[in-house]
Amino acid sequence: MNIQAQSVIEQNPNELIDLNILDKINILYDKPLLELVFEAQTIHRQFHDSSKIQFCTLSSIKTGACPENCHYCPQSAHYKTAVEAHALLDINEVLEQAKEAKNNGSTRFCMGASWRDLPEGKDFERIVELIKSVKILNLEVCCTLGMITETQAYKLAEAGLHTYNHNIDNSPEFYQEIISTRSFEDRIQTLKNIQLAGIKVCSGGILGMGETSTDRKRFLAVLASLKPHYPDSVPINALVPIEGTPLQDRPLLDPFDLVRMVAIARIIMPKAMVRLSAGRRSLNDEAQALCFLAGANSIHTGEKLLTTPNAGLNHDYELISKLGLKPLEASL
Ligand code: SAM
Ligand code: DTB
Ligand code: SF4
Repeated sequence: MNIQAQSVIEQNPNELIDLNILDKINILYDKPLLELVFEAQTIHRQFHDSSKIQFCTLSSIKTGACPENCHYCPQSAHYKTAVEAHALLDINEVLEQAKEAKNNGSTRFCMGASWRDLPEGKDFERIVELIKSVKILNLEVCCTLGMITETQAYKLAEAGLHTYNHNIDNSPEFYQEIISTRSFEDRIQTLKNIQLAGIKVCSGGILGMGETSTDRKRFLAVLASLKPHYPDSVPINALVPIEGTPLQDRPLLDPFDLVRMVAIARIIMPKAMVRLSAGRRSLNDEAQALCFLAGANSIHTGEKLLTTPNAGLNHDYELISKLGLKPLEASL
């Protein structure tokens, strides 16, 4: 983005928001919850097989010591948390994890790294090798490695990367209260680079960080207004408050607020996979079922998310079979 375009967005975040979409979200947000869930499920059935849930497994291939100061994150070097840092993992170790994920029913394997931006050189070459090797296993390969340039995006696409995850996290206005080491525009620029290279975009955010309902509406409005089209996948995370981070004392998100946001995301981005991401461990089965009814059709499975404990595979199998749902087969 040139400097002129960047300053237009800084002065006027509405540049990122289609006001017709925001109007629609405002109306949806005020609907009675069950009416909203019904509308979301009706749309869900037009675009997706409502009996299927995609399993997606995360791997933290490079952990901790991150220079960014994201107030929610256990991996930031700015805070003292229980996370044990490690450098980029060896290819064989990651491949073992990917094989296990596949055996456990995952169709997508997402590799996450605690980088501000993707480095050049040896680490970049290893990422390219990792993408190629995981792809051979017939898994959808996803990465979340921080900011990437257009040239890097093309190289990752060439290696066979299916999806890149890069969250906008919240509204443009609230974002600045949560992270100061990079700007909202930086995030948008990386999303553009990903799209230009023909990689599918996965972008969502975190709820329960102290944002207002206006922030929540504007967060969804930015996602749904992304050009040339909204993200292929939208992770909705509930904050996992981490000891040592500035958000450690935030109260847990009200599950009904999560259901409302999932339902609106489903209605305004009907084709997207809506992923019930972090925070599922503190939801009971009934709240998760409501999220599925509201149109969530993907979860992270496995014992861990990136660094924090996850719901657990046995429990997930039990839950989806109780609900009469099935894991989505690979679409490759
Ligand atoms: N460093 C890369 C980046 O920030 O894009 C990739 C890894 S980062 C950990 C991936 C995402 O995890 C963040 O964008 C954030 O949405 C989510 N996340 C991190 N800590 C979280 C927490 N405590 N609760 C919920 N979501 C969290
Ligand atoms: C996303 O939006 N949520 C996932 C995935 N994308 C990479 C990560 C959640 C991380 C939660 C905190 C942790 O386990 O470190
Ligand atoms: Fe670093 Fe990503 Fe954590 Fe921010 S969210 S501190 S960029 S690992």
